[in-house]
Amino acid sequence: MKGTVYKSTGSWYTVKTEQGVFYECRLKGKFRIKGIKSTNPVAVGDHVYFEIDNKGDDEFGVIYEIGERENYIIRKSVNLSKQTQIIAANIDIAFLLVTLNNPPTFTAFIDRFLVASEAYKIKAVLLFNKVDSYTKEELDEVKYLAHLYRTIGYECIGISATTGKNIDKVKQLMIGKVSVFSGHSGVGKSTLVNTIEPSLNLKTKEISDQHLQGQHTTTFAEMYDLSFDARIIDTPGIKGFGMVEIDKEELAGYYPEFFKLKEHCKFNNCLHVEEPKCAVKEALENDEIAWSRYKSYLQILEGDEEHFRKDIYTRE
Ligand SMILES: Nc1nc2c(ncn2[C@@H]2O[C@H](COP(=O)(O)OP(=O)(O)OP(=O)(O)O)[C@@H](O)[C@H]2O)c(=O)[nH]1
Ligand SMILES: [Mg+2]
Ligand SMILES: [Zn+2]
Repeated sequence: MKGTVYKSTGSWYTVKTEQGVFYECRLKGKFRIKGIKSTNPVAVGDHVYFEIDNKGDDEFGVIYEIGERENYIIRKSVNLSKQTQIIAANIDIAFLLVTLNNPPTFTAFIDRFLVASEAYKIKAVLLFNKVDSYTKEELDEVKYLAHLYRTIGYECIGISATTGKNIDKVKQLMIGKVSVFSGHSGVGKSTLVNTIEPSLNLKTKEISDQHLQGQHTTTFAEMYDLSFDARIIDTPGIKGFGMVEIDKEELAGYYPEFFKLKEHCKFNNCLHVEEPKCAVKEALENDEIAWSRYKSYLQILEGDEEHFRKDIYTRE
């Protein structure tokens, strides 16, 4: 039988068949996929093949094969340095929810997300959530950021998951697609799913729980069918993206505004760091490229896995 993984708890997988029937499945024996070192070989969104095991009392499925992945997003496992965790697979659009505070989302984190989506060829959209809660100054900051990323070519929408502002625009983008909502814990991913589809009634953080720092309300990624021909994957909050599997020479190719200038650099293998007559650094000096973007580029290039979470998008 063939199906799509809707939920993964690590040992059990909920799989929906093309006929619309859900099965609880396990993985067959030692299951390995070549080329991927991952703590979870099968992820939400994967297309899998399974057979029914009814030897015991309970009937369950056994996954014996996984279909080729169109794409996937991964993060580095926090404690296992070389291990990666696949957050979701076969995605059409990755939405990143961004909040200025409560919790803060820094541009270095946004940039890592965008680099990952470029590398995996997934359309990325930035959703600046909680606009209902901002002061005039904070709204100006949102406008500045939205302008910055729009200029590079990314779609940006200011939304409020609680008041419903601009949610119709988000829904429009989701039609006929598999989307994933990602972002730090507390940015409002599950709240947004509920606003889009109130009948799902997902667990979100209660106001009274908000002092519980570092607590994730959503603990497993899960896919949901929506009533308007769309599917959404709600994911647990992520702290950061590890830039695994990206070569130094490739990185600038994932910064679209750098990539456009590359042909004007003196050296065709220019990394835009120390090289003379570099078009990217000239653009930077002329304020045609944002310093925050260049800084995050250098951090990823240098393999700085620690500082990007704290960094702010100032020039200093
Ligand atoms: N003011 C305001 N608060 C919001 C908005 N969206 C979400 N919140 C609040 O933010 C808190 C966190 O929301 P959740 O939906 O649980 O966040 P999450 O991203 O799913 O968090 P994790 O599951 O931990 O990753 C809740 O108290 C929400 O009510 C919004 O648009 N405006
Ligand atoms: Mg959640
Ligand atoms: Zn250069």
